[in-house]
Amino acid sequence: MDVIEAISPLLYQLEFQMKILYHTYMSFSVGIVGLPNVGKSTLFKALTKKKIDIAPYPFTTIRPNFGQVQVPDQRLEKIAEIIKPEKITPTVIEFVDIAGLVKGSHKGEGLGNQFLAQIRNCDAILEVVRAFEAPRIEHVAGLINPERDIEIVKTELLMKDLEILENILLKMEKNAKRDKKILKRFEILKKIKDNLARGRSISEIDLTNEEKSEIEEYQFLTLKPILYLLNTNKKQKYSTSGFEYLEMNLKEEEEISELSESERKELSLKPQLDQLILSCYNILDLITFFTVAGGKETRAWTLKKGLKAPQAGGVVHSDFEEKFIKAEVIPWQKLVEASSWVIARERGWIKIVGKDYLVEDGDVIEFKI
Ligand SMILES: Nc1nc2c(ncn2[C@@H]2O[C@H](COP(=O)(O)OP(=O)(O)OP(=O)(O)O)[C@@H](O)[C@H]2O)c(=O)[nH]1
Ligand SMILES: [Mg+2]
Repeated sequence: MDVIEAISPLLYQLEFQMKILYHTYMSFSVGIVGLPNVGKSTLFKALTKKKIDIAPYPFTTIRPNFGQVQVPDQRLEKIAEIIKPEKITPTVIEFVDIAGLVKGSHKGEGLGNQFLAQIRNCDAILEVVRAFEAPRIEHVAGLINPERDIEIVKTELLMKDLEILENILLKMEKNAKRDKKILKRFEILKKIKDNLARGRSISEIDLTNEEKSEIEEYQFLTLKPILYLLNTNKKQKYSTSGFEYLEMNLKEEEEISELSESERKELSLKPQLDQLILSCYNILDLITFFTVAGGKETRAWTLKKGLKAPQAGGVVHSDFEEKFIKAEVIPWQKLVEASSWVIARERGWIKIVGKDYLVEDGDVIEFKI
């Protein structure tokens, strides 16, 4: 065995850990999850234009594919029209194309447990569900049946959470008797375990905000926001027991993504991917704020809803959070209406805000440190 081959699992682990670190600090990520052969990589390719393996047999994807995707935002374009910067930079979210999972994956079936760790590192789940008919492309669970497939995936995620929870509780039990704080957490986790054992995802359980923050660090799979995407090539109604979903023909989307802008116009083809990217952004509970950098660069940034001005500063530059003194803020529409920063200031539309200012979606911010 040569050296490269020998250390490649290590390198892979390192690469994966770096990516986790990167996305923890730089962007939010959406894991593309689902059974094998349902079109996950087809979607990933359409979104990122990356050359990756797509094939008509199950388990084509083994290692995850990572890709950054720009979030479409007309507000950014409108701001840029008046600022006329040298550079326009949209914000991004990351998509991760994860290996297919099957019944029993949580116990090591199929490609086993590793994919579950990859889902754990994502902030939200985009579940691709197969509804397209293609006799030569095997469906690992038999006939086309979206409802059953959703149930399979849900069960796998649920079983994995249950297994992890049982281990945590076992380790905590002794200390919970001695320490009130630990006991409190123990009781919350116990309540969650009982619900999971009855087949309820953690997101379906009524938890207070305090309970949610107690369990945040565990990154439970069934607590992550989830969006269903039905990959279909037919117009028909599906039995979906009440869950909401988007519907797309992913093969077609992938073909459209290969065309140039003018070819698309000529054929009157409208890709639906922008809508999908925005839906992912929405389930992540994110907002966008903008900076104009004194006219040089107009840029969009992503922030978790409910955060304050210094934390927004921290997204722009690691120094800005600590050294934050104040910021100038204006809603994007007001800036566009004023037609320039100077006029907006003259009209008194730019507010000076301090550390406690709650950032709103669409704010244009100039940080003062
Ligand atoms: N007819 C049809 N084929 C599709 C569609 N989407 C994907 N396929 C085909 O289905 C096969 C599997 O697609 P992939 O994107 O590799 O599926 P995957 O979910 O990534 O599969 P694994 O990596 O094995 O888990 C490929 O041959 C695709 O071309 C679709 O909407 N219609
Ligand atoms: Mg794949």
